Amino acid sequence: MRRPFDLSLYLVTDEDLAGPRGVAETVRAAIEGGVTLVQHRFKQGSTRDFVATASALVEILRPRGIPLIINDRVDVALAVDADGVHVGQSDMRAAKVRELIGPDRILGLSAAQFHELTPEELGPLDYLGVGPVFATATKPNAPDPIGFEHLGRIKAAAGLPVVAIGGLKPEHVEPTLAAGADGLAIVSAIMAAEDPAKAAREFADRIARYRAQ
Ligand code: TZP
Ligand code: MG
Repeated sequence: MRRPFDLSLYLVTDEDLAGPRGVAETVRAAIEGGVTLVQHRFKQGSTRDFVATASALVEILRPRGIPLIINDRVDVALAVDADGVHVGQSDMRAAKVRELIGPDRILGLSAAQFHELTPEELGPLDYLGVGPVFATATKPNAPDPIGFEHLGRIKAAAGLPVVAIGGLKPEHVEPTLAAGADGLAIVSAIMAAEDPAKAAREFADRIARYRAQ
């Protein structure tokens, strides 16, 4: 059975933005604020370090029932028994990832355009990461920003849970959810925050308030 997941407040790690506090401690703080899922994204350094941080995150997240998704690396996900894998448009194809990770793990794909939503690509997926909604310094090679309207059109066409990403701040919670997204994926606004718990709580509270309307 597929492991359960909630895209509402999806934290993507960044070792540079976490700074001397480190990724694991930043994540530990952020989940106190209400993060519902964590994607571990590792941009530089050795595979051994990637596995070590991923393993530390499993220990923090699993007892709390918060899934850990590994960016791109199926081998790392399997090595630490992570809950899933997230791939981009130039990574291994979703169908191949699904073969490798089996039916129970969560599989996500980044998409920004309609041509990326073919039945073949969508079939093996559990969710889509859609964006960047806004321009962002966090991913310099990201596609052009798509805005809320296009986000809504992608969500309607995809027929899958969608998490929006790219330049999102707490004041974007309402328009993001109003566009149809199931959650917000955040890097800098939480990873680089002086107080990651407080930053996450601001998003989580706004999401809860929007949904209670
Ligand atoms: N994919 C598309 S935009 C992005 C990724 C990983 C980075 C988003 O970072 P931030 O700091 O939340 O704008
Ligand atoms: Mg990738």
